[in-house]
Amino acid sequence: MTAPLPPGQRAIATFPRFGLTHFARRFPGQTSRAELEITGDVEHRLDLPDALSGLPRVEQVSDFHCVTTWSRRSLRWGGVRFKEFFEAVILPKACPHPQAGLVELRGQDGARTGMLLTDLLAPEVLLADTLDGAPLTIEHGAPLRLVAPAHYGYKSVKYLSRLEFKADGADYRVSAFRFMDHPRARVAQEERGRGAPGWLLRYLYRPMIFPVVALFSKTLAEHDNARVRK
Ligand SMILES: Nc1nc2c(c(=O)[nH]1)N[C@H]1C(S)=C(S)[C@@H](COP(=O)(O)O)O[C@H]1N2
Ligand SMILES: [Mo]
Repeated sequence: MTAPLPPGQRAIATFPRFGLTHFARRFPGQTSRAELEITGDVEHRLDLPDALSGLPRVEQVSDFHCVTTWSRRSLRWGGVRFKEFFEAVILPKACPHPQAGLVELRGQDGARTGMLLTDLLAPEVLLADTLDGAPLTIEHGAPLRLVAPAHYGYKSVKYLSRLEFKADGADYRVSAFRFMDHPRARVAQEERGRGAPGWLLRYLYRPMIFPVVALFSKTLAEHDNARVRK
């Protein structure tokens, strides 16, 4: 038997390209290398040309929950556990300051959000570069994305290019996702956003699903066509 979905979520059969409409026409600058910058409150900034190289790989099947209430069951991601990457690379080489309990995740398209380091260290958080055994496509975050299944989809930043360590202060605000961005966004607690209860936001977000899916698929098709013509 499959476990019930978290509160307010509904399963869908597809896995659409999705996000804030603001990012529908933005695409990664490059998709061939998992380049990652580690910066902020660290002793040493790192510019990693191939972030996952040499690290033990895992595959994981997990459900994906968008804040607008769609859930896609049983996605098979491949990559490296964030915890593994943190202990093998970030901790010894970048040496984050002890008070840096917050990590700002940034994508090549300019999307960004913050996560508590303690949430990132959960065993099911991945730096993923494959989906269903194949390299990530642009649709789902090539070349590298975060996968944090216990948090709403907006924490799972696609085209991941930078991790910036910061002191965990209540004043932290991301510009891009604004009111939508809950500091933790835990799915089980229905932490959909700030300023309004999760159950209320369900009803505000649901009507957005269809138009956003349509927009993101149209802009991807245009992007693919432009690349073919080049
Ligand atoms: N870089 C980037 N990451 C992003 C987004 C985005 O627009 N840009 N959208 C977020 C949202 S709201 C969701 S639900 C998921 C969607 O992932 P998918 O496009 O692979 O389905 O990506 C998240 N990560
Ligand atoms: Mo989302």
